[in-house]
Amino acid sequence: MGDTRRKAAAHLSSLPLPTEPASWRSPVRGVRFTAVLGVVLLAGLTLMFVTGLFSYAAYNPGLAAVNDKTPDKGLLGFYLFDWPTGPHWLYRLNQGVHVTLGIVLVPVLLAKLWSVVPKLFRLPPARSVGHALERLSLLLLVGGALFEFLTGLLNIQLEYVFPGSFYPLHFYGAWVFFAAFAAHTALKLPRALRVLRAGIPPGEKDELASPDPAEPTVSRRGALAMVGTGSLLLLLTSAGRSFDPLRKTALLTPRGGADPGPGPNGFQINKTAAKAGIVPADTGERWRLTVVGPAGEIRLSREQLAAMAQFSAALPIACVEGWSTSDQWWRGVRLRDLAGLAGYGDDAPGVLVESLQRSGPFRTVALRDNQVRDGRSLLALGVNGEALSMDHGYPARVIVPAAPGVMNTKWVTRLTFGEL
Ligand SMILES: Nc1nc2c(c(=O)[nH]1)N[C@H]1C(S)=C(S)[C@@H](COP(=O)(O)O)O[C@H]1N2
Ligand SMILES: [Mo]
Repeated sequence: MGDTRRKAAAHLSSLPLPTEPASWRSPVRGVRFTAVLGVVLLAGLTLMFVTGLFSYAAYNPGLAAVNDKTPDKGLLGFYLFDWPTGPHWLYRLNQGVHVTLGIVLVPVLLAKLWSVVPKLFRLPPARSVGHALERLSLLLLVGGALFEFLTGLLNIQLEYVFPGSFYPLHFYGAWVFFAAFAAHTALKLPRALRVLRAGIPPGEKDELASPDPAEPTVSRRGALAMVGTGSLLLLLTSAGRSFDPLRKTALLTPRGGADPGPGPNGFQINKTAAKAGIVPADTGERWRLTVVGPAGEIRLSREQLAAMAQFSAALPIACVEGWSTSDQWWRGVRLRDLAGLAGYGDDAPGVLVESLQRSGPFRTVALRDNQVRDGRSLLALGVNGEALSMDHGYPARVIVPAAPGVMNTKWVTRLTFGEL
């Protein structure tokens, strides 16, 4: 026994340390392999950053404190623009791309890290001040990328794993990551493109290739094909969450809530009425909608709302978590008509929407004037030819074109126009 243990220890101590380049022997590593993955990530992560910023702008964070998930963003809020109401599938597309890319790029990101991992161990840690800064930026780059992917993936897989804090984490993390990513791109892209176009010039060294390569078990092309196949499999098992007929194929991303069952109300439910603590006493005969504006406080029963002019709009529900429904036919009262009732004309202002749900993160939201004025924005009483089900927000819910799911408040009890 003692002998075996001694032998094992001797073997271990004879192994080269990860800080020695020669200990990394895969013949797949090399500038070309890394450059291919790097260019894919450059395109993919840039698109993720942009769709991520858009997604945040879509929350109207500048409008009211109830919408602002990252107060104190200071300068980082410079780009926030007024989110439009068309095309009506805008947020569905934006968020579908953002989240699907975040899943599909995982194998590419891991392969890219694997391809450069010997460099991360290299000693001395810093040869000069410039080198020290470069390595520090790599720490932010790698740490930032892992952090953003992990927080995003956890958020779409688990319900409320970061109660209230996902947005600041993911938002500030994105800026740290992207700053390091931009610096890294500026440093590395010229060489990557040159190598991809013309190969490594004779006489120049491939600084990522192993100095002592082992026998190949797979070609570089084969290794890239493996990464690509991994991404394709992830795409096929996750993208279905945005398309009704394919929903069953979304094995990896089952979110979208309870089983909605069949019929006109048979589409994704995020939070059920039971989970939100909505009880029949709140939504029965005694329910009233309170509309507040210069005309005072007006209380309307469901019958009175149903007696107003009814309009229809075909709009999807598109959640920040990336799942969405196809267009559903919503029917109800236009928000701008309710603004009219509250005392406004064509210049209707924004509105503060409140749910009778007593607690939880999405019980209240502020909508901008362009959203109130759009004729497709409804306080819906029904969907697909039937009254709303309890789980979809009975007696009344908001539905707004091109907006994130969180803006489509369910179980609405109060609309305050103008004062946000
Ligand atoms: N009152 C209330 N409204 C709400 C929510 C909520 O938790 N409470 N969730 C929002 C979110 S995050 C989404 S994606 C949509 C989902 O609507 P659905 O369950 O009808 O599909 O409802 C929104 N409206
Ligand atoms: Mo959502």
